[in-house]
Amino acid sequence: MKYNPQDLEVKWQERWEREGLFKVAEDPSREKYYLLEMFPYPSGKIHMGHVRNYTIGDVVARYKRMSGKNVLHPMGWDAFGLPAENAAIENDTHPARWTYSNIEAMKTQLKRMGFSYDWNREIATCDPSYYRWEQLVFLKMLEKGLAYKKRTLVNWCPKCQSVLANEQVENGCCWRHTDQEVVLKEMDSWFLRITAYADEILDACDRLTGWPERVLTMQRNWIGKSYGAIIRFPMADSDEVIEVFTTRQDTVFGATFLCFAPEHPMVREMVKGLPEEPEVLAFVEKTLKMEKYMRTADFTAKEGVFTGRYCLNPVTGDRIPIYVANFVLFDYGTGAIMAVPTHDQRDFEFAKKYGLPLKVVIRPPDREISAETMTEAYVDEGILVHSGPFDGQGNLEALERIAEYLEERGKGHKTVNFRLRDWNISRQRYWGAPIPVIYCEACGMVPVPEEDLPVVLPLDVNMRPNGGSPLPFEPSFCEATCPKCKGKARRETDTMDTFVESSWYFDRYACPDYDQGVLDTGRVAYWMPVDQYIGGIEHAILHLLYSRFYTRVLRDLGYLSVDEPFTNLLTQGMVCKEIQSCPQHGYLYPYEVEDGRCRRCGSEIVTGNTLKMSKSKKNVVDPQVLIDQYGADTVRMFCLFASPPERDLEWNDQGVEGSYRFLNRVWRLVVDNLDALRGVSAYDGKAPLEGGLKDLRRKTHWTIRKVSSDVEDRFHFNTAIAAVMELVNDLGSFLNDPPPPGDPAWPVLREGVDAVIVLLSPVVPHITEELWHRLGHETPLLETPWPAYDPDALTVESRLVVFQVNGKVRNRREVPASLTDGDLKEMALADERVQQFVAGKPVKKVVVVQGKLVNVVV
Ligand code: ANZ
Ligand code: ZN
Ligand code: ZN
Repeated sequence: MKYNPQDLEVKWQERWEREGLFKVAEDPSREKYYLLEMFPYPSGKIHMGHVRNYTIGDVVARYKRMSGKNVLHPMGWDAFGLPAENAAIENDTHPARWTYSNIEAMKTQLKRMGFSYDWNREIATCDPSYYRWEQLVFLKMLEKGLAYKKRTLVNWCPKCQSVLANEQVENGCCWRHTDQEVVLKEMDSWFLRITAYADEILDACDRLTGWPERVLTMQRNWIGKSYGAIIRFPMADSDEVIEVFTTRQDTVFGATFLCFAPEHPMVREMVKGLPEEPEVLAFVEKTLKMEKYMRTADFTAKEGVFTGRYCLNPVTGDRIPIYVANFVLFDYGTGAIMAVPTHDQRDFEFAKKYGLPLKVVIRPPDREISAETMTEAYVDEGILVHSGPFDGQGNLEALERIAEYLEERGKGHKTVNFRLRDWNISRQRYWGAPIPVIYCEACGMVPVPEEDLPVVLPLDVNMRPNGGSPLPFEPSFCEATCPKCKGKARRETDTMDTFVESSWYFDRYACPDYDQGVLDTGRVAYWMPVDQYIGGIEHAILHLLYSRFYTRVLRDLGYLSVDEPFTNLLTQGMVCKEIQSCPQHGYLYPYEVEDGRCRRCGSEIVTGNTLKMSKSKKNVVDPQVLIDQYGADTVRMFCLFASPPERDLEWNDQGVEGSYRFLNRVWRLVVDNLDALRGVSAYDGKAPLEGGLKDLRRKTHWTIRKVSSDVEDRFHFNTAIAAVMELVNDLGSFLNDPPPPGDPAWPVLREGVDAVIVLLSPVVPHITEELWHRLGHETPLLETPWPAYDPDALTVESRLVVFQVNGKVRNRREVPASLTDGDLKEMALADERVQQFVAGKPVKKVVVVQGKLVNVVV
């Protein structure tokens, strides 16, 4: 009769699977609920981050199902990607074999956690039955101009030996190799035209009310829409014109010099043959060697060089010098800026350094300022001065008028500029979906005809020992016949960024077996959008932005009828743990430490910060070890109880123990009283209840209400679990000294015990299923309706009590009817009015009369 999680968990998992309890089908008569957690990369083993993410999801899925929704809760594998290639080279295996065996191992682990996935809908993105449809979508995008090839400067990670998208560069480094700076390289790459949807994606941010504001802000900033103007500056001694982008056309009268990005092609042209040429070219070369991130970072000194050339300020006609400056980006705006040192701090510093003129064109509303005495740029609002016809106007009002003024004179025009760039999806890697195009010597680039899809990634290739894709060296793959002229042709050997696969896998879960096209529109229309998506914040501008783009592409191709993929988004916090290190052996795994000392050398351990669990810091806990020791239910419970989902979870071993002990208590509570509990039905609300029993029933219904609202509205599982713990305590105080058989308490106890089991079941589905079953229920908990609370049970009757001091009435109070004489005594003594009249004198006695009157005698 002992709680034995290992046996009972596996027993129920097998039974649920046998009975197909997690299978789900479209049912138009029922309200659907699509719950999704970000699918994992099949690295080989699940880690605590997965366990937490998927446990949160599973609780919601189970709860929604019990609340009557038709719940889709699928799982699959983000199965392409570089780690497979690296592991394959290291372990002399094939990426496919490595990936599929990892999938098997992780699937076993996920099943052992008891997650309620409909495994019939499993997807592995490396499967041709998946990526063939992605290739088809690519062809359609190519047709519509949404996919294109371009030679440009791209981000190259030497460790990945591949190009990266802008979104995959963080602080100038590869998002995967955070110590590897990205190098700029000129290359041909395939792009998806995400910029075509920039405006729509940005506007729709305002309607994503179910998303955390933080993620929306990150997306808005990444898209970076700026309203401004292009202004044309004629060169002084030629008829060429330089265009600059500015958001501050109100300051154009104060533009006293102009700066080019070092990469700008006009730079080389304009210095040709001038004495300044060598110095300019040397500066350009030096600057281009610096990483873009460093070059333009706030903390980097602003540097530049004079080109020897001048241009004319288009509104003042002044001759102003042209510089090349390190802080001007080539791929933003026009790659050239007008510098207004009086009103832009960067320009101010630059002007001071190189002795360039300053001209104030905005003054504060309440005073004059002068260029001679300025110590920093004036960047606030103000009144225009030295601005010709605009003098005296507020600078913000003038923005629009100056734009019109420029436009009328052919000197510029209003424009909108985005920071967002098109998505570079070319990867010079093997383990990815082939891009379905062919290059013919005669016909040029030719798309693979639809009927020839999929372009299957060949499995019998020799991995290259130093990394890099084997595809260009694999004649059976890259030698092709031109679909048009049947001549000799070469297949594209770039594969797609794996973020393409993850941009639509959620659609495919609706119809994973569909082989007639990209998506089965009927089924997808039933399930999409995802009602609740759960995953890490690290994807805020990667996966979550790409998915919003790709959803719109699929919509415009007629496959989808939604604009947004994810209605609600929960970004769960990280799982963190203290770092431990040995002065000699560096970071240590928890099992390498014993009694605060290094197992190898006996040195005292230094305990460091609490950080996100990671193998590199060795502050990890292997979920499998915990499952083997405590069972899946304890692990699930700890993950949910330790902190609310959006916060970081700090690991602590005592917490796991505590969860285990609690489950044991629940177990004993039921098992020790099994016969008595089985012998009665839950209280039906008819027979009148008195005192303690009435309170117990109130507690039961209060708990039902509390758990329902914590789970439904806020996903605050920790407070929900805490409420159930209280109810377990209350039940325990009755059951420690069980009432005799036939006592009217039993039905009320039974009702409470049933509630505990049902309310806990989404969190700890195995132990609860076992107890539920032992109590005689036939229906699995997942098919048991979520309980409703009885509002009548919650009402607390009250009565009026009079407080006296020395027989004189000093206060009247409405109190719950359930209070005992002892409670009333305490309450009277603590009462403010009573205390005022007691005035610190010693209390001689307190008399309670019929629960209606308390007299304090002093
Ligand atoms: C003149 C000016 C005066 C500016 C002033 C600012 C303040 P956002 O809001 O990010 O779009 N800029 C334009 N292109 C640039 C480039 N390629 N590299 C570096 N800086 C560039 O910023 C727009 C402002 O950033 C533009 O407005 C321009 O400087 C600068 F008192 O023009 B401004
Ligand atoms: Zn890298
Ligand atoms: Zn051809």
